[in-house]
Amino acid sequence: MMEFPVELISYLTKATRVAVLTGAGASQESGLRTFRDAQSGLWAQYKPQDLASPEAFARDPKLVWDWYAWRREAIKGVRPNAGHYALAEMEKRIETFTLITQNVDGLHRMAGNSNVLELHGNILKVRCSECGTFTEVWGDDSESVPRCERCNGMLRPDVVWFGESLPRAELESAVNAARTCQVFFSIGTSGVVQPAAALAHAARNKGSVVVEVNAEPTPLTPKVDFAFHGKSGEILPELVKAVWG
Ligand code: BV8
Ligand code: ZN
Repeated sequence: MMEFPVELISYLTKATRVAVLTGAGASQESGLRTFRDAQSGLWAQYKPQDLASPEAFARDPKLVWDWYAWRREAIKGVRPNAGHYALAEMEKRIETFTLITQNVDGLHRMAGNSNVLELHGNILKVRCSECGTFTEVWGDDSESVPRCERCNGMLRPDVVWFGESLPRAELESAVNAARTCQVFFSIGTSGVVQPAAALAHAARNKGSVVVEVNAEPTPLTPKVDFAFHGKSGEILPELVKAVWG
């Protein structure tokens, strides 16, 4: 049984507004590589940042399409981990609970969270790169990137690439949640990708208690009120148990 500071337990017992930001580390124990983990196999030769961009898609659309198809297949085989379920439990216990995620794997909703803001989109959704029409089905993609039925534009994953703007509604809601929460969690994120990484600072500037749960220290660590370095799938269930029994 992990020990938690009594002040943190007291903050969470009394809290009515909590915001959480998660990154790839929150899905690591589900078997998904984090963004900065070395890619495996065919993809080992590429850096994610060099594939997740409009320039990469313009340069070699099939390579980028195939990378996302490979990641979609990997996600179909994984399930939420104990850390995801602990956050779903927390949402039940806190009056206003906002789960802001950088992850595109859909695992938070699968674990039962409903107030989820997907800042970087969702890899399981596919849209036309020209007219924006969403589609669930597409033709054979072995030779070339499948095309939109309406305008024949190339299909693409509905994720936010580097250099692309985040969805306005989700970002505004995330900033509002960070600014109004009493407790802000930063979980499983290296805290380098902007503007998501700025949310913890927005919370801190408004006087929120900031808690980091991450496998290793990050640039945020010196600025938080409580830092727990370890696996979110181990720490979060223990925290939920310590606060809500
Ligand atoms: C934008 C979707 C501009 C795609 C992703 C300021 C300075 C410098 C650069 C910029 C800046 N402002 C903007 C930029 C550019 C860029 C940026 O931030 N670059 C970084 C690299 C410096 N930002 C952008 O381009 C953003 N757009 O700002 O638009 C603009 C403005 C106006 C008009 C037009 C445009 C868009 C950013 C979104 C990019 N898309 N993903 C896809 O997935 O393919 S980001 C990608 O990185 C993932 O979403 C990922 O989640 C995210 C962040 O990484 P992390 O989640 O933190 O993952 P990471 O591997 O880094 O860390 C995992 C952590 O978990 C580690 O610390 C590890 O220790 C820990 N961990 C591991 N296991 C566990 C664990 N912790 C707990 N338990 C475990 N078991
Ligand atoms: Zn189209």
